[in-house]
Amino acid sequence: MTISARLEALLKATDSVCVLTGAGISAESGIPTFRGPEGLWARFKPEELASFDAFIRNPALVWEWYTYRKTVMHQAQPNPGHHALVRMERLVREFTLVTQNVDNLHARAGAAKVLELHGNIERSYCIECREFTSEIVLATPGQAPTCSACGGLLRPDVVWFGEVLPQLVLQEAFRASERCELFLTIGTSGLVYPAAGLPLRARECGAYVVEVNTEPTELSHRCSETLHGKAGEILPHLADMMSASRKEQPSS
Ligand code: BJW
Ligand code: ZN
Repeated sequence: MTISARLEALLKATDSVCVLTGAGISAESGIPTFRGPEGLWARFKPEELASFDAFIRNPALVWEWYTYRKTVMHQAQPNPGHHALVRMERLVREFTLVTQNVDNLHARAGAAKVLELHGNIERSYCIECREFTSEIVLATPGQAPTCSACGGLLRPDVVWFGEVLPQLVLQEAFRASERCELFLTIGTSGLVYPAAGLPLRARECGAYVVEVNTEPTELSHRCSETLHGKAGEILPHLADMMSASRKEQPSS
């Protein structure tokens, strides 16, 4: 991995960083990504599982998929990539972590604040009365879970295709992208909007945009620099460079 002099200088000095993560950062924790030959969608089309229409057509199938993923995510542990971002958060004055992931691994690694664009798989709510459940819902195969208050269908608190993202969270993510000096886009294919618009907006606003990915992506040619390799190997190096010239703040 070669790091440019510009990136090295920024890592040592910048006090404004925004990070966007995607499924690739959790791949080394054993959580499958969405796309690609090994991806979750190699067998199912996204629109067959990740849309409200698909859910209404076959809630038991969608719940079976989410129950499987919840179990995998619950058993997974944060990896060195997640931990390196926590170190960065403690080093940089203005640090914003935005994720498309629903696996909760940034929080479990110790991140103080995470802007979750696509929700969180651990939460569920009723599509009728909108009440959230207090426990993690796991479905029995062939059966979709229902609300104990009104009997309506429960759904995972995630954002499916055609659904709006949580607007305040999205606004905060765009604001951070617009004012940061260094933007890191990590382990995302850059295919899904509006999340993929964040690095593009950051670049428009003058940030140095660095991609960390094992493969070239839709975003590669629009980034200032791409670091090819695994997030769990590259991010610890970047955090080391950052910490060389600064003092880590203890977590509160
Ligand atoms: C590694 C690695 C390692 C592997 N280290 N790297 C503008 C243009 C075109 C279309 C649209 C647009 N604006 C909106 C749309 C429509 C749509 C969209 O984007 N469609 C495109 C697919 C064409 N967007 C939406 O519908 C969004 N809503 C919306 O825009 O609302 C407004 C609106 C509403 C109605 C009408 C009109 C507008 C909602 C998007 C919701 C996405 N939801 C999902 C499911 C979440 C729940 C769940 O998890 O089950 O979010 S889909 C799925 O994709 C998931 C992910 O968060 C998201 C992104 O995937 P990600 O993270 O990039 O994963 P992969 O697998 O694609 O990539 C992994 C990468 O990691 C790869 O590059 C690997 O190489 C790399 N990698 N190992 C580093 N170790
Ligand atoms: Zn209900």
